[in-house]
Amino acid sequence: MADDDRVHRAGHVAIVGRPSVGKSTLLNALIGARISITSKKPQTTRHRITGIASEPDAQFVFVDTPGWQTRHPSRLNARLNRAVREALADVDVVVFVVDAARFTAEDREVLALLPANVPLVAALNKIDALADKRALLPRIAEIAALREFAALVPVSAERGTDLAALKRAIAEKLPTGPSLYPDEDITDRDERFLAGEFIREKIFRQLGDEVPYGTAVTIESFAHDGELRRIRATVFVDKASQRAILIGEGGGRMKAIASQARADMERLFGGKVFLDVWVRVKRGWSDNEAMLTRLGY
Ligand SMILES: Nc1nc2c(ncn2[C@@H]2O[C@H](COP(=O)(O)OP(=O)(O)O)[C@@H](O)[C@H]2O)c(=O)[nH]1
Ligand SMILES: [Mg+2]
Repeated sequence: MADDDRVHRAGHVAIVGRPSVGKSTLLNALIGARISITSKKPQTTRHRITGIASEPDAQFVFVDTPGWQTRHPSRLNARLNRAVREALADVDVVVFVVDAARFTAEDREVLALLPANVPLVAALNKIDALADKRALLPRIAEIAALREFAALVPVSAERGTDLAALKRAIAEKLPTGPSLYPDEDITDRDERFLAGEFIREKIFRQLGDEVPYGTAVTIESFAHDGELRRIRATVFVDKASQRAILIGEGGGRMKAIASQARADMERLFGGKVFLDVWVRVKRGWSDNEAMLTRLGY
C-alpha cells in the first residue's frame, strides 16, 4: 500500500525455561490477564496453555509450557517434557526465560533442547529482586556467548518492567500476516479447564511440599444456571494422609482453597460461581497412563 507501509505481524511464541523462573507470570503479564497459574513450586504448570495479546501492529500467540523436569522421572514428568517438545515444534519465536540472579546447569540443559532454526529471545526475569544491578551485564554476556540470540531483554514479569521492549524484540521476528485469532480472545482454553487450574493453583500455594505433587483436579460438571455457573470438581490425591491434610481440621483447609479458587473464577468469568469440591484417593495416579489421559496430561 502506497500510503501505509506499516505491516501487521502474527505468530506463535513459545515461553520456555526451567521450573520457577517466572514463565507463567510472564505470560499473564504479557496478555494482561491471569490465565496461567503460578506458584513457587515446580510442576505448577502441567499443560501447554496459550495466551493471546493483540496490538494494532501484531498479534502474539504465546504458548506457556511446563518447566523442563529433570528431577523426578515419573510418567507425569515424561508427559510434561513431551508437552514442552511439542510446543517447540511449530513456533515462530522462542522466548527463553531465566532468573537474572541465577543461571544454572538446568538452564543450560533447556537451552540445549531449543531448535537451532527458530529466532531466540532471552528474557532475564526478576530484575526487581536483583540485589546488585551490576551483576546484570556480565550475566547478559554469559548467556549471549552460548547461542545466537535475536535479543536479550532484562524484565520483571511481576512488576511489568520492560515488557514493551520484550514484545518489540519478539515482534521483529514474527512473520507478516493477519491475526490468527479474533482480537478479543485471550486464550485457547475454556472456562472448564481454567476452573480446574485455579483449584490446583490454590493447592500449590497453600500446602507444603508433598501434597501438591500428589494432586490432580478434574471438573466433573460445569453448568450454566442463568448467570450462575455451577461447577463440581474432584481433587485426586495419592494417599489417605494427603486427603486428610487437604481437607484440614473441620474442613477448613478445603474451604479456604475453594473460596479463593471461586473468587478467581468469578473475576475471570465475570459472574457468580457455585463451587463444590470433593477429594478422592487414587493411588499411583501420576504413573497411571489411563488416569493421566483422563486428566488431560
Ligand atoms: N520477584 C519476582 N518474582 C517473580 C517474578 N516473576 C515471577 N516471580 C515469582 O516466581 C515464582 C514462580 O513463578 P511462575 O510464573 O509460576 O514460574 P514458572 O514455573 O516458570 O511458570 C512465583 O512465586 C512468582 O511470583 C518477577 O519478575 N520478580
Ligand atoms: Mg508455569
